[in-house]
Amino acid sequence: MSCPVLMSIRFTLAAICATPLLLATPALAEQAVQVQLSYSNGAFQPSEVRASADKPVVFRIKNLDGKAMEFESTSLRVEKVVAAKSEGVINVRPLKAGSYEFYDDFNEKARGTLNVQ
Ligand SMILES: [Cu+2]
Repeated sequence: MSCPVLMSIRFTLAAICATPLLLATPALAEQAVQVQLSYSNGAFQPSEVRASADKPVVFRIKNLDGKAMEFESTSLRVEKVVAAKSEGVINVRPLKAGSYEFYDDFNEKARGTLNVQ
């Protein structure tokens, strides 16, 4: 779902809304599961990651490539552009056990799976 104008409005609002909320809820931030990924040569590394069920998940995606990518997942309900040579941080709600697929919306050959147990 690439709609640049709507997306930039949404991300601006999300950034404005999320900042004070994060600062105000340190307990929630502490119990979040951190998931680190990198993206290079058009692929996720690693392409399979894990998280615990019923805890918020924070994805940290380092885009090492020279062009932007868009981290997207229908089942996780997220979509975020990560600029070239930068890191994107994406907060995800607590998840039930299962596997959740994600991909780069600018290069759908780049796919990965989050396994929640
Ligand atoms: Cu999209």
